[in-house]
Amino acid sequence: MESKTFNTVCPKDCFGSCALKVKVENGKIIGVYGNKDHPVTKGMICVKGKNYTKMVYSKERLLYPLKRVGTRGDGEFRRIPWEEAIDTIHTRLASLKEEYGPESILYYCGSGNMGIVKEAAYGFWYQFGGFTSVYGDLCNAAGVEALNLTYGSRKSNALEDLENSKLIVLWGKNPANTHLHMMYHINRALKKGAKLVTIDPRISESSHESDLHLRPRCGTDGCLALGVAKRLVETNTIDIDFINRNTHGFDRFREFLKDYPLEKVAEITGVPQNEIEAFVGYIGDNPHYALVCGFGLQRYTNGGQTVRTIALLPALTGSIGKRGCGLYFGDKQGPGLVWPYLPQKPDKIRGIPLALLSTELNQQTNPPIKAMWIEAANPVTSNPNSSSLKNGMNKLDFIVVCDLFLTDTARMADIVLPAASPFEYYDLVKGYGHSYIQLQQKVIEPPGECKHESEVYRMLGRRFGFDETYLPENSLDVIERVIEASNLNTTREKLKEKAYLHQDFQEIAYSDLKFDTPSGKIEFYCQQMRDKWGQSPLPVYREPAEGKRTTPLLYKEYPLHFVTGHSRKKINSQFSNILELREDPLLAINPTDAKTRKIESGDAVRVFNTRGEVKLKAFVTDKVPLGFVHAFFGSWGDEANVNKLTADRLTDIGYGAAFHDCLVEVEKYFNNGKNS
Ligand SMILES: Nc1nc2c(c(=O)[nH]1)N[C@H]1C(S)=C(S)[C@@H](COP(=O)(O)OP(=O)(O)OC[C@H]3O[C@@H](n4cnc5c(=O)[nH]c(N)nc54)[C@H](O)[C@@H]3O)O[C@H]1N2
Ligand SMILES: Nc1nc2c(c(=O)[nH]1)N[C@H]1C(S)=C(S)[C@@H](COP(=O)(O)OP(=O)(O)OC[C@H]3O[C@@H](n4cnc5c(=O)[nH]c(N)nc54)[C@H](O)[C@@H]3O)O[C@H]1N2
Ligand SMILES: [Mo]
Repeated sequence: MESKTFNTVCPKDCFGSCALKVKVENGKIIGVYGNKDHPVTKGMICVKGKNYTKMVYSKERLLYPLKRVGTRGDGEFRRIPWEEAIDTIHTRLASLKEEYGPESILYYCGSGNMGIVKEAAYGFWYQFGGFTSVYGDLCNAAGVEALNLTYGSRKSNALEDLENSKLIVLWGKNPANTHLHMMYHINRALKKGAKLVTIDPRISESSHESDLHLRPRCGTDGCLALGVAKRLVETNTIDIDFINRNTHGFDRFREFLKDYPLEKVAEITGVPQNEIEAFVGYIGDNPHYALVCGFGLQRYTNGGQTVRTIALLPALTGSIGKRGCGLYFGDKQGPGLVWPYLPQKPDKIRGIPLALLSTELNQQTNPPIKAMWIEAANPVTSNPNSSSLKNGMNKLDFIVVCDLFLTDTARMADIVLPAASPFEYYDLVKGYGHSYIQLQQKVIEPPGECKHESEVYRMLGRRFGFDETYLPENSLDVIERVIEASNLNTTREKLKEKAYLHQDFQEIAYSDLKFDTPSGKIEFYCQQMRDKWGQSPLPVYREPAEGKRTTPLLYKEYPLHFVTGHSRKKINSQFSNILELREDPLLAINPTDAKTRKIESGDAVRVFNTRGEVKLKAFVTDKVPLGFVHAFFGSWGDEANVNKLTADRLTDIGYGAAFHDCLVEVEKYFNNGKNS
């Protein structure tokens, strides 16, 4: 029996980027384990990683190209040979390009995996002569832009350094679900006596050990942070020397804080004054503390300013550039990876914001979008305003989806192409939870007729007569070229044994106190906020677009704020179809809200607003506050697709998606379809 163990990496869109060991016998994966040698991930893997083989060998995996035979969305397909699939795509794309121009085709690659080789797509699309592309993201674009403008970059101390912290603040982040390596170090810090302050409307999976838990009204964290800043300044809990040396615009900021007295902040946020004072007290006791800012709180229309305001707090007490300190949002240090197979970029590339995909497809600008090519994405489940998005997709002439499974998005396709899993091709992965670059190895052959996208583009490119130099076959040679082009001081052979860390990596972020902003300092006053985004240079608090203060009439009809977060058992919409990881689509609702609606735990409930309705199962719990309901997003199937309720709206900066600006009503659901 031939048996071999490979080092590889989980390339999912996650903070983890876990180093894996994969045992293969006779061409079949028999075990996926954590790699203990990795300095950050240390052999830990999540419940999905442990069930990877169930995904790779799932009976539901797509193995052949499919062609739609029924009505779009019905899920009726017939198997076709690859040649027919390529011929059909070639004919349709060529004729649409001829009639409407190349921008009539929208190319969208989502975040199914984080590797660099997906860039192979551009070798095709550039030679195609143009396309419509998407910009911004569904994820953390508002926060990323806020940090880039405020600090000039996005860096955090090594995760291990959390253990040097005496105080850890978890602000809108749920690492017990979403970042297990961070949670590991937080737990160890707590055992050593560190204090934990959580700021989250929910009692989350990460907040149980909190010494203090502030539960603001959704989307009001910017205001809360201004209240905290004001009290820190008033009580002189600031490091004026650090501020003078390393920040820009503090005097204007101090003046501006006058607008945020504690009474007003408490009223807006719903956090009692004494709790805000208690938080300020914790910072007073430990002015050098670790502030972890999650992504949850920036999925609002005011999300960018919110992250900017929170990010300014550590600057007030000089809690930057030292051990046990700093701001954790995501770590993006060292060089980016470079894809070296790009032909000349065509002029005809039009961009639309991804967060507004549904609006864009429905509005149909000029030239109209006629076709979509979707790979490594599941927009019907993961993008906002899903019913409207499907409506827009139904207006298209032609949709190609390349995926491992017949997702709700793939069901909308005219041609479905079976993709290779991350164990079936080579890649190079740089994540955002740590700065190591890791090799993803091909450890098995793709099953059935599955192909990595690079192979699909080669076949299609050949059919179009394109230059194959820019359509390389997936191989270790390609990885070697990426290593060279990206100036990494390693080789593919070394990467098989050891992850790569760039020599300039700062274990203590900003220990050089260099900030790549126009002023060279941390910017309390940020002119770029105005110049780039038309926003106030000072972090003014604005109410979210949907809420009791902004839309009181809507609030009267839909009085519950709906937040849809990330589940431990899924990675976005992935793994939802794996039996071992399946979970009921639960709606967490406060006991008082449940009682007034005569809802009990286990009841089927209809959750609805003007955009749509879903059917979930009630979970009555005081883990969620009054006027707030919560469900994890990513379930498959129309009934439980919570993004039917979310709006497609942009965040204030960065072109992010404001999923959480969302009001709903809930009622008990009866089997006969009538409601109470
Ligand atoms: N297991 C697992 N891990 C994942 C993912 C996954 O789907 N599953 N997804 C990966 C990806 S793509 C991402 S982007 C990250 C997301 O990682 P996180 O940012 O940790 O996750 P979220 O669930 O989006 O939000 C975190 C918290 O924000 C809170 N929140 C919501 N609104 C507010 C608010 O107004 N104020 C405050 N203070 N808190 C609020 C939510 O209640 C939630 O507990 O996780 C990554 N890791
Ligand atoms: N309501 C709500 N919605 C959200 C969020 C939220 O907090 N609330 N969070 C948002 C966030 S943070 C994110 S990042 C997005 C993610 O949204 P998407 O980018 O759409 O990611 P996924 O839903 O994981 O879908 C990825 C698809 O790619 C497929 N796939 C995986 N690897 C490959 C590959 O190598 N090739 C191909 N062809 N396919 C592959 C998977 O099977 C899966 O169907 O969702 C967003 N949606
Ligand atoms: Mo994300």
